[in-house]
Amino acid sequence: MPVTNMRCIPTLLLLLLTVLSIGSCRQKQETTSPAPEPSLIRATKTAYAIGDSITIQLNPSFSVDAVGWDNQPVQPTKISSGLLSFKPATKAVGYHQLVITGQTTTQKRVSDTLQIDVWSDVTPRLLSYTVLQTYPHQRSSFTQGLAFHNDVLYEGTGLNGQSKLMKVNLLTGGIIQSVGLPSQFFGEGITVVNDHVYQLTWTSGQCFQYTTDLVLQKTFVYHTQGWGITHRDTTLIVSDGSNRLTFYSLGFQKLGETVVYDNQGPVTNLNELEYVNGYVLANVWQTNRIVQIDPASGKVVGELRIDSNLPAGVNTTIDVLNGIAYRPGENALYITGKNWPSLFKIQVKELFEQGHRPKIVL
Ligand SMILES: [Ca+2]
Repeated sequence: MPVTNMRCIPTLLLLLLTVLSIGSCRQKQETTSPAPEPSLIRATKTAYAIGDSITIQLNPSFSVDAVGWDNQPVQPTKISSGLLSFKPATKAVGYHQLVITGQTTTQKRVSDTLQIDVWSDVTPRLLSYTVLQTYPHQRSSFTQGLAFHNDVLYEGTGLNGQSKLMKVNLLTGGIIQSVGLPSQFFGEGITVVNDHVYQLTWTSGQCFQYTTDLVLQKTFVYHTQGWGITHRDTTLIVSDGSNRLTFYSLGFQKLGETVVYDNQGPVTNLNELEYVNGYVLANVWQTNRIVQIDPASGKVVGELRIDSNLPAGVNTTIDVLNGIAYRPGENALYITGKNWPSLFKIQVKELFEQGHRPKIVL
């Protein structure tokens, strides 16, 4: 037996004894543990908004010693009649952890935990739009992503066996250049950064990078679904169908994420994206709603409601809105949808108002 294997024997014995020891401890706990105790604290609402005072119902047997919010102590504003109130200083939407520590009537020291969902304190402003121009759009295009780069319109389409990346003639709707994806891939959002085109795939966890001549250069791997993609400078911003936006480097290293809320709760089904003047515009899947998100806070600050009759003769509950491209220089948006016959140039003045930028630009 080689020396290296002999050295392993004491280690193996130790490991075996440890496993047996853990097993016996578990067994002892299982046979002696009492019935689960009733929860000590209970939220009085399912969710709160930023700035709200939070009130928690206390079990009558529970005497509170300390309140922790996201691992920071907070001072209750009121503890009486079985209720505890406090006002957290949080400015962040999403789930926060509340831990309340105290004693039971038998002097046993205990704590209980709640996850508290905090919604946005902003009522989204309804943005108005004007249609400036209508262009033809290929009805065969199951649009999943739309972006301008150097005044060229790029479009990504979906469905297995039909997914493409294309350069499109804006005026005619004709295809200037096109590359197909292998049939196992369902194409999703696209964006163009530093003369590289990025195209997501829906459930394959692969993002393709092309030259602006549509030559495949690289493939990146990610671990979520891929829905929409846009960018700010050299940061990619990706949606995955939830209420989350994830930020990646151009090499697809994850940099961070934010969760998106309005004053009605989490805004899920975020789909096609476009970064415009400090905000992320996101098409909410299966609706005519485009939300304007402050990417630093995750709050929806504005929204567009596109008229469902805008593409005449299209059932937009089936052929849904799903393309937003910002064309720098003319401060216009171009929108279209899956299999729509038209692409619309629209003006949304509020997006470009003087001083209309987030306080913190991502
Ligand atoms: Ca876009």
